Formats: sequence, structure tokens, C-alpha cells
Amino acid sequence: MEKGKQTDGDAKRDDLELFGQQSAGQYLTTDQGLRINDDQNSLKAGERGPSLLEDFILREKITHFDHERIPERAVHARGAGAHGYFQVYASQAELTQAGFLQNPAEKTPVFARFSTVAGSRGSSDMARDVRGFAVKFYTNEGIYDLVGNNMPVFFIQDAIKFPDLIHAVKPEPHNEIPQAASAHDTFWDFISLMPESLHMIMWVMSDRAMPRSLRMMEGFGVHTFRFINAQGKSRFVKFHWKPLLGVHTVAWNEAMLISGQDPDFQRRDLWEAIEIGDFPEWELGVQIVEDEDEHKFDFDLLDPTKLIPEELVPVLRIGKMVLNRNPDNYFAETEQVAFHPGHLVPGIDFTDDPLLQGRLFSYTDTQLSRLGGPNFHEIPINRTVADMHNNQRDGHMRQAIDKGGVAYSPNTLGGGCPMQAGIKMGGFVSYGETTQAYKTRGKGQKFFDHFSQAAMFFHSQSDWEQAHIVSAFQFELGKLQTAAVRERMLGMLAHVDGTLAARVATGLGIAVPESVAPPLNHAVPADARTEAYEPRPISLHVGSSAALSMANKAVEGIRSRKVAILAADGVDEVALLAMFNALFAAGAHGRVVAPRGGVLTGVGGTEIQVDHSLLTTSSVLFDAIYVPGGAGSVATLKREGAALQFIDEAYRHCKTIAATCEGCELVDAAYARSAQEGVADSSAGIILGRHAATSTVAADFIAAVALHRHWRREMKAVVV
Ligand code: HDE
Repeated sequence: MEKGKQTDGDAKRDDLELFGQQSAGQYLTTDQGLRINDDQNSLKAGERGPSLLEDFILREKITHFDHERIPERAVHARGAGAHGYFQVYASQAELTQAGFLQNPAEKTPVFARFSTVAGSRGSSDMARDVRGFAVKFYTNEGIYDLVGNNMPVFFIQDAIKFPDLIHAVKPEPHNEIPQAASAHDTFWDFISLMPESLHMIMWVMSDRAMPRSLRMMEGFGVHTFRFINAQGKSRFVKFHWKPLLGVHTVAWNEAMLISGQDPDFQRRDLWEAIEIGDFPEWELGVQIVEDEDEHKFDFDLLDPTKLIPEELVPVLRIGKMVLNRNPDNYFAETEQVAFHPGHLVPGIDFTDDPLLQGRLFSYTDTQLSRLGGPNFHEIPINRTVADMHNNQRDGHMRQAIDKGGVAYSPNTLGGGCPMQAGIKMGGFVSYGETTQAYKTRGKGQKFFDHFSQAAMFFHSQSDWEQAHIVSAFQFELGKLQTAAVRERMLGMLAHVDGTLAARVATGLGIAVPESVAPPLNHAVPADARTEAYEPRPISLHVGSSAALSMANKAVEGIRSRKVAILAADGVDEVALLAMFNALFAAGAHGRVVAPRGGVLTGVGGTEIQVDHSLLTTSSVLFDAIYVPGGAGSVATLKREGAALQFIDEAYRHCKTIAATCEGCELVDAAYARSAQEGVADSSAGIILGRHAATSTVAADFIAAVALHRHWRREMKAVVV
């Protein structure tokens, strides 16, 4: 595509169409195009005779099958992707010359892939884990990849520790246990020796590690990057993705149950939302720091274990991404897509963040073994929609047929082509940062404050979020076999917050060690290390930050929420339909769940299609429950253990439960009701309209569902 030409939001779809294959109405052929007469029987010497080696059709089919699998990603193996577009709200020319951030009329095609980090390709979506949030922008200046996560910081400060981190969290090498879980000795052994990981650990132990939906999580570029405008002025930038559905998560007990009920929970949610037109949307946010302000913070902008509190630098929302098309083929698109933080366009550049610098090497390197050679940029999903010409040649699976005899530069025989582009023609020029330094394996002084922001994160959380963090630590550390690791970790937590350590210790049934030998300062080379590591907290301007609590991230409305309507024969169909329609009008989806599949007959004789039987679904797959009246329906449901369990589980997971008329009796019968005694907010989100009109209950129900969960309902259970 010509530079300067407006990007067409469909440009990538058109490009992919060139490679699309449809078999409808076509004959079956070999890979060579030979039509096949019999695909059911191999060639044999006689009906009962030996198979013949000459059966090239059998050989081709089996050989291809034998080579169908490619290595999964070393990390982020399990993922789900979707196509869409990005549109900037207003020109960002003052900040950056990046072409796709100039013109609000322009739609830049994108492909986004979301992932978990530690689990393998077949693991569950709901593991407690960081989520990858990678976006490929197909701009007319080439590919730009923003390869981020759903948490704004990272475990380590330097790329050289990445293999250690991943070896520690992956299943242990001797028995390959546990899958997609950090609750094991090697992970916590490593973490308890790496104080720099503590801030990220607070995020991973928070509910952020279990998003309700990929559509309801934030994204972050993590590192500090640079924006450079056409005048060459550089500023620092941090990238954010803000979901328009708000930030929501599930309960840990619920996540474990979902993993059994539907390990594809999040990829199914993404797929279905796009299929029915509930297109996921995020705003792109930027935090901008002037070059001259680089050193004004108590933390180092180059340190990826620190965030910039929004109180210090606000997030400017500059554009929107909409995902509106599912891939046609998982392998061709979601599996073969290759992201790289080094895929840049003019106007965006790196900083010296030592984690980012290491990533710049890793991402091409890993594709060489994963995708089999240096031509992975020619795979349809990875192709730029900009023109691509260079003197790179050959290699495995080369697709392009480069014409002519010249493949070097400079040349005269090829007319000097392909030509270098001047800055005005879109030629990329690295930012001319001044560097005068001596070689060292050290790091900046501010990198050594490991606990201030971990504490800031904890102090920014609401009471229920803190309670969840405490029980996450109790779960993870409670799974450890090695007592010394557990104790060392408690000592580490005490450096973050004494009450946090004490609460975790209470649940573990042990005491916080009085003096924990702090881990050695591994950031200092062994022969220069003279003293034990001493945390030196630096006073922060911001002790707590409202933007870090999900309690402050609810948005209005219940668009795209799933509500189970529990019913059986004899249900009050008027109430059922009234609630269904009220939910539909609010953009949510009611689904009839009944003791059996098929069609129910309402008390007035109306037939109602069942969406799920109690056998095939579970409360953990819904956001809220409604039980309509109808004496016959409720009597049947009261005899169904699965219906009572449905209510109980939803109650435990703090979901909104509404019922009208006799439906209230089902809620009364559930154990959840009797467990309410002594709980301060026990009836929050329980809406029982014994005599009320369904429309009144529906309005209250929708308002309560919009709060997402009523987490205080569980506060009694918190061990302090
Ligand atoms: Fe990655 N990371 N990473 N990472 N990462 C990969 O590249 C790596 C880091 C992230 O959906 C791999 O193509 C190193 C931070 C995402 O395809 C690999 C270091 C952040 C994805 C790799 C990091 C990320 C990856 C594996 C430390 C958030 C999935 C497959 C120096 C800002 C992209 C691949 C997708 C994938 C290396 C740290 C995000 C091995 C060496 C920090 C979202 O190259």
C-alpha cells in the first residue's frame, strides 16, 4: 500500500481472502490437484491382501497428518484471537508521527491475540495467570505490534532472568506437574529469592489473574516506550487498553469449577460475543512523560516492575479498538500469528528498559523454531498490507518469487532498487538518544526499591480485593511441600505489609518468621556482594492509587452478560418472558436452564425452548440467576439437587439472584440462605419479589447485575 494512502479497515481481510479456501462444490484431490476416486480404502494386493507401498494417496495423507503439529509457544501457548480495527479519536501529531495515529477517519486493521502464560496449548483458560494482550496493527507504514499483558508490570527487571522465571513456573521438569499453575515449590522458591518480583506477584495473586472475560480486562504495554513527533521531539509513553465493559473477574473457587465445566470458557466467550455482534471494545490510553521529567519520579521509568500511578500522570484515551470478526481458521491465524515488540513504525521507538531490550532479540528467534524458518512474515496472517521489498532471499518455504538478478545494495544493475527511504518518505530512523557509558552488569539505583509499589498496590485495594489476595497466598503457599520456601515467602510479604503477612500466616497455621534473612542482593555480581539485601523503601508520592482497584472500574449497564433463568414445566411464562425481554433490552442474554432439554410447557400452555439442561451447564458459566414463579416449576426444581446447587454456588460466588412469586421458595430452600447468618451484607444482590411485579424486580435485578458481584457477601469467611 502506498504511504500516505488512507488505510482501509478491510485491507487485511482482503489480503487474507487471497489465501482463503472453500471446498463447497469441489472435488477431493491430492495436494497435487489429482482428483481422488476412493478416499475410504487403501490400495491392497487383493481385498484381504497387504497394502501396497505405491499407494501415494495413502502416503500423502498420512505423511501430512504426521507433520500437522508445530511446537507450541514457549510461553503464552494457549490463546484466542480475533480481527478488528483501530481508530484514533483525533490526530496525535503533537505526540507522534505514527501514521495510524493521525487521521480519525482512518480504520487500521488489527489482529489481537489473548493468552495465558504458563499453561500449554491444551490447558484451561481459567488458570490463575497473567493474560497476554498482543495486538498487531496492519498499518500502511508496515506492521506495528503492541505485545502487552493484562497487568502493567512484570516479574523481573532484566531479560537475563526470563528463562529462570519460566523454568520456575512451568511444570516441574522431573514429573511435569502441575499444569498451568504457579502453586508449586519451584515457582515460590524462585520468587522468594527475587524481591523485584513482589509487585507483579501482588497483581498475580489478585483477581486480575482470573478475568471474567477477555473482553473485560485491561491491557498494558508494560515497558516505557517513546513517541517521536515529526519535529523529532521525543516523549516517554506507557500504553494502556481500557475495556469499555469495565474490568471484571471471577472468584477463585469459581475459576477452578469453570476449568472443569468449560476449559474453553474465555475463548468461547470471545468467539460467541463476536458471532452475535457484541463486539469487544477497548480504548487505547497513553501516559505521556516529557523527556526532561525522566528522573522526577521515585522509580525509574526503565524499570518494568514499576507503573506510573495515574494520579501522577493521567491516562489520555486516544482511540478505540473494536474486534468484529472471528478467524476463519485457528491454526492459520491464531496459531501462526507472530508478534514482536520490535515491529515498529516511525513515530514509536524503544527505551533502554533492559527487559524490553532482551525481548527484542527473543521474538524473532523463537519464531525460527516455532514456525520453521526465516520466512514466517510471508504466512498470510503475518503479511504486512504495506509494500514489502528487500534483498532478503531464499530460506525454507519462501513464497515470493523475487524477479531480476540483483539482490544486494548498493547496486546500479537494479537501478539502485529497492531504494532507501528518506525520512519524508517514511524511512524509519532510530531515535538519536545520547549514550555515553561504561560497560557494566549493574542497574540503576532506583531499581532496588522492590516493595513500595507492591505495598501501594495492596493498599489501593478494597477490603474484598485484599481478602482475595490473602486467600490466594494462602492457597498457593499452602500447596508447597517445602516449609522453608513458605516461610521465606512470608518474610518477603512482611516487607510489603505486616498485616498482609500476618493474615496469610494465620490461614497457613504458622507464624510469620521474626527475622527473615532477606535474600542476597542478586543484582550485584557475586564477587562484589558484601552484605545481605536490605530493602530501602523510597517514599512515594502515591501511597495508594484509586485506579488500581477494580472496585472503581465498574461501568454502567449489563451489556453482553449471561443470565440463567431456572425453569421447569408449569413455569409462569409471563414472568419468564418479561424478564427475558427486560434483559434483552439491556443488552444481556437470558438463557432458559431446565432439568431436561427440549421444550417446557408454561402454566398458561405456552411452549418455551430450553437452552441448557442442568446436566450440561452450571451456575459458574453465568453472571446471574433469575427464578420465575409457577408452583409446578418450582416444586420440580426443589426436588433437583442440581437446581439447589445452582443457587448455592451462585450465592457463594456473590452473584445476583432474583426470584418472583413461588420462585422465591427455591432460593429460600437453598443452603445459601441458611448460611447467611452473621454476614453483614448477606442479602446484597438477592432480590426476592414475593408479591412484586416482574418489571419492578427486573429493574432492581439489572441494577444489581451491573455491580457485577456482591463480594462483601463472603466477608464473614475472611480469616483476619
Ligand atoms: Fe513475551 N515472549 N517475553 N512478554 N510475550 C513470547 O514469543 C519473552 C514479556 C508476551 O500471542 C514468546 O512468539 C522474553 C513481557 C505476549 O503470540 C517469546 C521476555 C510481556 C506473548 C517471549 C518476555 C510479554 C509473548 C513466545 C523477557 C508483556 C504472546 C512465543 C525479556 C509486556 C504473543 C512468541 C502471542 C510471547 C519472550 C517478557 C508479552 C519466547 C525473553 C514483559 C503477549 O519470544
